[in-house]
Amino acid sequence: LPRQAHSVALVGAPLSRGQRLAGLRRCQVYDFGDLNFTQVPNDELYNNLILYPRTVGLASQVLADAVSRALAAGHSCVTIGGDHSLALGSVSGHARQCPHLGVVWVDAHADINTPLTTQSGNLHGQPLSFLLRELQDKVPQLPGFSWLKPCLSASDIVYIGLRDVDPAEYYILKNYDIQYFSMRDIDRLGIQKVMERTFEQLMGRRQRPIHLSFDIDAFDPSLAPATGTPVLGGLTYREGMYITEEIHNTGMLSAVDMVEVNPLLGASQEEVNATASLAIDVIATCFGQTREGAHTAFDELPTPS
Ligand code: B3U
Ligand code: MN
Ligand code: MN
Repeated sequence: LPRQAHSVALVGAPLSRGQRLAGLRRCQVYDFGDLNFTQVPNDELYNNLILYPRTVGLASQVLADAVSRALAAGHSCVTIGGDHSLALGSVSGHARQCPHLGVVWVDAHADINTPLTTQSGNLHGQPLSFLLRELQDKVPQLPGFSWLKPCLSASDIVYIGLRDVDPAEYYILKNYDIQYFSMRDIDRLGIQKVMERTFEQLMGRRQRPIHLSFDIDAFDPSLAPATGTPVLGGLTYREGMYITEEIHNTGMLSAVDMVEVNPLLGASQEEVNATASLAIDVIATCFGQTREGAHTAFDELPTPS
């Protein structure tokens, strides 16, 4: 089981075919290399609607292997996206090593449309429907997805930051009893209670590895403008940092996705840089950066001689 992370593997996952805008790439981090995703030729629409099923399916399969390998080597694994369809791969690869993981999904969106309820046809709005065991009788087999086995139960997921949920998604959250904290819930309870209840849900009975899937559009668009589907009324910087500080403090963080940072969508270089720095702060805080300073840097104060 993961304790405090002593080493972190960075996997660059420049997947952009789970949504329809060009340019989703990893944000600027020194990593150990990007995976080589290929566009599958003749990747026709599924059901006349769903874009790039084979390309997204294959990329996710490659990512699942990489994440699984990184974890098996004893690292915590950070996947730098890329769009949120990559969670198909990162969560699957994580579950291969840690079958009892819990997922914290920080996002404006629920990303749990099925291929039969999606209105956009974008796979980044659907990954959780493929991963959830309870939904499998509602999810058709997509070309490119035959490798994928559902590895999560409804009680293994907690959402934070929701504020743009489609009708079918709302039906799923309610009917399958999935725990979520919308922006309204954060307004009501405060972020501290939200985090307490999140860990009570995921770790109330026993400690388990945590998968944090962080969509940058969870933040308010004023902080994270360079993303594909910004929604007003998102997380403040302080709420975002509190979430990741608390996740770090559990000592159980095992894998992180940072997704939907899209440098092509900033109105200026400043907007792109602000969004990228925010993503870096999220990741750094997950692994111990604090707002209170580094307590361990000094053993004693220098004495004048
Ligand atoms: N729920 C919509 C919108 C959306 C989901 N995820 C993002 N946008 N980034 C959909 O496309 O399924
Ligand atoms: Mn998302
Ligand atoms: Mn989103």
